[in-house]
Amino acid sequence: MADSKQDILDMLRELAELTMLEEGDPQSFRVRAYESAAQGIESQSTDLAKLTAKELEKIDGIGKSTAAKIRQLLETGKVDKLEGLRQKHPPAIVALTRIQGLGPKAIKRLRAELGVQSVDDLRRVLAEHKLRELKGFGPKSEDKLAESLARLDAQGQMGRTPVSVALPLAERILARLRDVPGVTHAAYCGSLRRFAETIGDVDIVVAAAAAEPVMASLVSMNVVERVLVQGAAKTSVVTHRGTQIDLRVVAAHQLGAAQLYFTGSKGHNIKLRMRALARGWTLNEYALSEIEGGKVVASETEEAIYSALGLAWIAPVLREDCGEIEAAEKGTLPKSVGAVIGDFHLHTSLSKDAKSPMEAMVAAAKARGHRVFAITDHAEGTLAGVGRDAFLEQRAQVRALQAALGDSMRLLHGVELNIGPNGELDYDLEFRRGFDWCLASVHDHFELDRAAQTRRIVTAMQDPAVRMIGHLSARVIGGRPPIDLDLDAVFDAAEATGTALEVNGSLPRLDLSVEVLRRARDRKVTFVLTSDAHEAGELERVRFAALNAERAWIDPERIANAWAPERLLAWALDKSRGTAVA
Ligand code: DGT
Ligand code: CA
Ligand code: CA
Ligand code: ZN
Repeated sequence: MADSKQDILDMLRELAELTMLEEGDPQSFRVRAYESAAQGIESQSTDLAKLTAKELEKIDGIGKSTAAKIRQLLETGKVDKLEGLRQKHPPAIVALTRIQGLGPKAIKRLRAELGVQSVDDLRRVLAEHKLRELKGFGPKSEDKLAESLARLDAQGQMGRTPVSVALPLAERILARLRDVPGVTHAAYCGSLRRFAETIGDVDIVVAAAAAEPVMASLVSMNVVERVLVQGAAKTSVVTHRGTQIDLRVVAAHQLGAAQLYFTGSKGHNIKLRMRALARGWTLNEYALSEIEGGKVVASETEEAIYSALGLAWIAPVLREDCGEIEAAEKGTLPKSVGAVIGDFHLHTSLSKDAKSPMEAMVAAAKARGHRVFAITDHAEGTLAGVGRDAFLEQRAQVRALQAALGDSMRLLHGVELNIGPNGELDYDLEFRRGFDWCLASVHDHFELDRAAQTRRIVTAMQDPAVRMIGHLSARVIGGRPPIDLDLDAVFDAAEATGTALEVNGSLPRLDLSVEVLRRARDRKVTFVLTSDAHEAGELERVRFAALNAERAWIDPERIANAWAPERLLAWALDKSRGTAVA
């Protein structure tokens, strides 16, 4: 049921994306129609597979022709319109949309006028300076595109899939594979299980009585564009968005060895194999076994294998060959974050870019077991933000909800302020101080130089009302690069002012990044894990923030919402820190 909804959403989003390329216009009537249809579908909670075309048309945003496409998808698994668009705009073309500064209109012209059909073609016409000859383009546009390309190359992200795309894709594939008769376990491994930011390919390991039906199930899925390998031990496919999926099916008694092997990292595996060898054993994807005679020492669970090797189980996010094996041996692995009992960055439908009303957000927070919950809609400096009156009205609503909630959860009336190019913030200090909780973040002027970016962040930190900086780098993984910052100066200011740094769990952002978290690890900075949810279902994203913190070996002692409830609440309500507080 959830699956057909997801399939429909995928179809509508792909239709919107390909239509954009088709028409060379992101704002065309048709593109917007598909987008609003997706919005209509998203709000549905009934089983969409049961609805007739007529019933589908009653959903907001769904017209006759969209309803027909949905029925065709549900009945045949294929949609003629989409198949046609895919023919005309293959994955190599879609890949061009990942290049910053290259919109659908330009892509259309590059194809028509210069025959550009791939990123490599684009590289070639840039090198040959052919672009500047086109009307409306010039040497400047060539430089800009060359820069975007170089940045993608440097990040090694061309051809890699952002985790925000790979994770939901993997979850959906797993849900289907678990329904195949004979399957007892299905899990993703590889860099995705280690929670890397970008994923080369998605590695899936399944335990099942027989491999063939599992392989066949993957090959038959809607998301699959072509099959690279279909064998008894391994099947590899590529999705329409260009992500490779590797599937291995093993017997249940080999599951632990397979998961361990295919989770990697390669460096981690090599060290484990060396430990095995030193004991006269060999470790491969099937088992840990004796070299002489081949007797199996352990294979069914990862725990059993680590334990036989004299190690505590090592969380996948730590398996990067950066001292984790030595730490597991000595019993000094970093503690896991544990329960996250609060959220300090999330939006209600008061923000123009968010969906769920406050009541729904609060109910979902309660269900998660949150003890402190700061509602932080956008201030007016952001396009999606609202003015003073709306916030004052919301404050009354928060107080009323609090009265009804009693002591089970503490609601904070907060705000996400926008940091202007010179560090200026919304409203005035008195109004900002009227909030229980202020975070401040960058939403524009990404191009300022290092000195200016650092200055604006530090200025915002010095504001007596600001308690936390949101998504410090403002990056989008596989999209917008991080703003240029003097991180040491930022950490100095965070220490001096007592301003917390957010670990944003939104998958496209994951900001602070692991790299920056590692650099901040030994500073006296307080971190806060947040969901930055724009709808109730997204509150779960604090879990991703926790994974990122764990990946960076952050001590949970440094994470405010991993503390005991009383300590967290006292800290959250402590507004004493001003410019001079050390
Ligand atoms: P990716 O896909 O580039 O994001 O990174 P991984 O880590 O998922 O790498 P991948 O997909 O090539 O392989 C998955 C895991 O399987 C890898 O982390 C370790 C293991 N593995 C695969 N091939 C080899 C190999 O030739 N040697 C060793 N030692 N391990 C391998
Ligand atoms: Ca992989
Ligand atoms: Ca792989
Ligand atoms: Zn936000």
